[in-house]
Amino acid sequence: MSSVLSNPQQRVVKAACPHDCPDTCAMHVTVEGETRMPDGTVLGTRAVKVAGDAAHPTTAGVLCNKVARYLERTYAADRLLHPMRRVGPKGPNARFEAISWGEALEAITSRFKAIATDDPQGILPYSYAGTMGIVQANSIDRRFFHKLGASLLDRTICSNAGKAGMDITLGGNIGMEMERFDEAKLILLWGTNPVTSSVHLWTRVTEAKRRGAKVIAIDPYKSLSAEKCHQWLPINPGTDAALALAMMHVLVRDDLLDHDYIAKYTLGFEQLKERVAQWSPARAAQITGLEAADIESLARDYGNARGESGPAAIRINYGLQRTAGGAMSCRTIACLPALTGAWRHAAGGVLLGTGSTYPVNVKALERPDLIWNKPRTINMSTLGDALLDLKEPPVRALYVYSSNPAAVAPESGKVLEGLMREDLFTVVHDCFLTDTCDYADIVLPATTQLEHFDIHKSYGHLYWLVNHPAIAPVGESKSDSEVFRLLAARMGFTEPCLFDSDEQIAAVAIDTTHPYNEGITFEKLKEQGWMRLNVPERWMPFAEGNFRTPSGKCEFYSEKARQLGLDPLPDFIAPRESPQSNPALAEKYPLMVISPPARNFMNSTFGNIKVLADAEKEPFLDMHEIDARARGIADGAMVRIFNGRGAFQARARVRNHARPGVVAAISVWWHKKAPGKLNANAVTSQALTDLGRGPTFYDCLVEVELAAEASA
Ligand SMILES: Nc1nc2c(c(=O)[nH]1)N[C@H]1C(S)=C(S)[C@@H](COP(=O)(O)OP(=O)(O)OC[C@H]3O[C@@H](n4cnc5c(=O)[nH]c(N)nc54)[C@H](O)[C@@H]3O)O[C@H]1N2
Ligand SMILES: Nc1nc2c(c(=O)[nH]1)N[C@H]1C(S)=C(S)[C@@H](COP(=O)(O)OP(=O)(O)OC[C@H]3O[C@@H](n4cnc5c(=O)[nH]c(N)nc54)[C@H](O)[C@@H]3O)O[C@H]1N2
Ligand code: SF4
Ligand SMILES: [Mo]
Repeated sequence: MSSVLSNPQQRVVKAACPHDCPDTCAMHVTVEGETRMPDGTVLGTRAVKVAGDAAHPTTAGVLCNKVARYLERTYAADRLLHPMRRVGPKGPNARFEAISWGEALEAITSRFKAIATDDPQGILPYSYAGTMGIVQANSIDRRFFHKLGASLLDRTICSNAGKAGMDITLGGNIGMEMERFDEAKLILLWGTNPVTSSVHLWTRVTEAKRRGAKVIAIDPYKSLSAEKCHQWLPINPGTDAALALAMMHVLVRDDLLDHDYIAKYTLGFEQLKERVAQWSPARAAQITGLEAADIESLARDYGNARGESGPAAIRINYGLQRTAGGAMSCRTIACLPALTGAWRHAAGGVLLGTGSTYPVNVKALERPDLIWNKPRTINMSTLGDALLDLKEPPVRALYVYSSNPAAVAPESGKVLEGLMREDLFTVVHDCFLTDTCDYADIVLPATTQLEHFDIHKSYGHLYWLVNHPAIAPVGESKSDSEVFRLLAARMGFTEPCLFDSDEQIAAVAIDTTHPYNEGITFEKLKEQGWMRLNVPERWMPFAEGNFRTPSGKCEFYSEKARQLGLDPLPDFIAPRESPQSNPALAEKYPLMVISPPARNFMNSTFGNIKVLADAEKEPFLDMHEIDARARGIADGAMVRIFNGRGAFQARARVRNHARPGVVAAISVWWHKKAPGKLNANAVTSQALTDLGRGPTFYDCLVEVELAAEASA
């Protein structure tokens, strides 16, 4: 779908940013020339510009600094152009030779067939959100592996714990929308750094600030956002539920409540009252490391943000759910707006994600009915253990796409040891020779977003988007959907749905029976580029209750949680690894390390794009001067960060941006681009969250010492 520009050589193609980011921007790709594809369609010969769509309300014409460089990614000199086979040993020094697609597909399917004769569960797909596209990442891939009988993958690595927490209190991951934050009078950025990870939300926060709103960051680290807030509350990692409980204590004690809202739309207020009575600010202060007075004043700010002085908007994000009690933290914070009635306003409430708002036809996309063998499920967040320990049957083949587990999965020591297994057959489909590719038997070149078709939903706003291909695939690269069609044919599969075209797949995604999709058709979406869900302009999902919980109310008390063997009421679950909760471990490893995302990377994506890696400079470890001085570490020194699981190196930045006792390793660097060739996941653990089976990246004790200057 394209329109003609004043320069007749150029056309603009409507596209969408594919990355794992709540903003899901609408893009315009300008192309030159005409390349006729085998099926007769005409694509651009070269993309010359990417820009944000000015008409799309959240994108507002702006792409972030990373995706503004998308052409550098698409045309990077190190782009994978051909299928390759490894020659020589697996590991960081792996070497490859180019092979044809025919040879690559034959190598893969002959191995899959051999494993399948024994037990196809020996095959494990591994994917996450390299692209968030529904067609490329969440449809035909599932159909193929279901038909094959492969092990199922539990895709938990990012957001499962938080979603599970929201599900208990609200009945789904539904909340206020980012477009309304500019009208809030109080904004809590709670475990989130939107300057880095949601720049279009930050625009709204800045506008709210300009209009007089107070903005408070609750974060162990003075992030790029925290340093621009009115107040920074440097909380101990993993203690957010204790803070929320103490806030509720004050709200109840000082009667800063919306009694009408509570009576009509909530469940279990009396029990909650008893619970929070036990959570004085003084008690929470000991756990959170904050001053009791600061907790009091935060609670009063929140409770008073009503009427003329309101509403209050809380942005929580995934930073605060990567600890042992991550789901409980989200669940507990999600109780706050129901106490004050903030949900009555479009600019009030809480936002973790908007994903569950979209009616998507998941069954039609993924076709779980093709599963024939009751396969086991393997958690992607414990890949190391899965590769090393599983016996019945062991993982014999791993097919990685849209993910870079060698770099991003916790406890890399075990992940890499597992990937080194000589008897493991690994395929990686990616645009670049990532850390994971170093362990692959076969590497397949993937298209970028400019080279394939897709449709997208968002987890920050409420629009469907289309992504039309702008240019022909670079080199011999192929999209995920194309590769799965080819693999299905070579496996001898005949189910028609394994051969659906991209547009056929996309056409079933939008569940048109649901009122939120009323008026939205695939044809219109293709034409227009993006379409808002059929929800009111001023979206207030819970203004009149309508929670998706079993009771239809905001559940302070949750019978569902009780049935899961959990506390039916909000509570605090201590981190597994902190000086307070595990003093014995803290004697050896006294510092808590968090590894939040770098502004110029998208997880490990863009880690190889020079201009962006140069902007990040090198892996840094932010330390407080108290912790640095105690270890003889000066600003700029190379340090070694270690625990019983492993070690990595980084350049110390002693500037008091991390609270004392916490160090922050800005991530995710490629192992092979880090000094010592290991990134922060060398020390993280495979322990899981209270609910949602999520990873606990930020629940991690380490010690830090001076390192010999590493050779990079
Ligand atoms: N530029 C860029 N953008 C990204 C990404 C990226 O890698 N780079 N990643 C994308 C992805 S996959 C995701 S999931 C999102 C993540 O988005 P966010 O979850 O918003 O991640 P961050 O922006 O790092 O913000 C998390 C903040 O939580 C803080 N934090 C860590 N532990 C705790 C804690 O226990 N309690 C509290 N209160 N705060 C804590 C960290 O210091 C950090 O400042 O961002 C997406 N956007
Ligand atoms: N220590 C630490 N570790 C973390 C985090 C952290 O904060 N700290 N964050 C975690 C989080 S929130 C997440 S979401 C995960 C992210 O983990 P992943 O989803 O694995 O994300 P990326 O590292 O960006 O890797 C995505 C890969 O997909 C490739 N890709 C892009 N488009 C396509 C495509 O169309 N097809 C195919 N086949 N490949 C494509 C990219 O080139 C890239 O190599 O990392 C987690 N790991
Ligand atoms: S802000 Fe997010 S959605 Fe927008 S271009 Fe950047 S990565 Fe993509
Ligand atoms: Mo994520």
